[in-house]
Amino acid sequence: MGAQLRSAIASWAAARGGLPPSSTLRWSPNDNMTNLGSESLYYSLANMMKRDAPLPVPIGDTDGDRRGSPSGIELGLEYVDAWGNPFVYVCPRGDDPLGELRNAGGTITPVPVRLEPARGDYVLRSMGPDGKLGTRDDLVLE
Ligand SMILES: [Ca+2]
Ligand SMILES: [Ca+2]
Repeated sequence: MGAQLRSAIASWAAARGGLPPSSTLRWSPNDNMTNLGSESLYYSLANMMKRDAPLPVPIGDTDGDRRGSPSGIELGLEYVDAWGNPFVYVCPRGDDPLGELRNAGGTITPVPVRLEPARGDYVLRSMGPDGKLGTRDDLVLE
């Protein structure tokens, strides 16, 4: 899953001259601030490929905010890992907030500022089997 996401992010970067954004707030300013990175990754790649479910990576909606958009691609869907938890995706975000993550069990964790990468780089990780961010079983995918 990580390799497919990395490859799609590279395609986006080559086509658009920058990384997919860390949040969908530019398209949906009233978002609930939860799962922003993974939702933006899904929405960005789906729009680039002009279809729903653009990659063979599981999709979820742990914060229950999937909704339609003018582009025809749903907002609020997330790429999820093997345990059903949203991936953590962060790129240098300008004024965008980092927000928080809601795992499949309903636990909410703020995305820590220390995860924000240097300009031109991004962070992609799975919270691992325990569904918690920042523990030893996290899988770093970037
Ligand atoms: Ca959300
Ligand atoms: Ca969602």
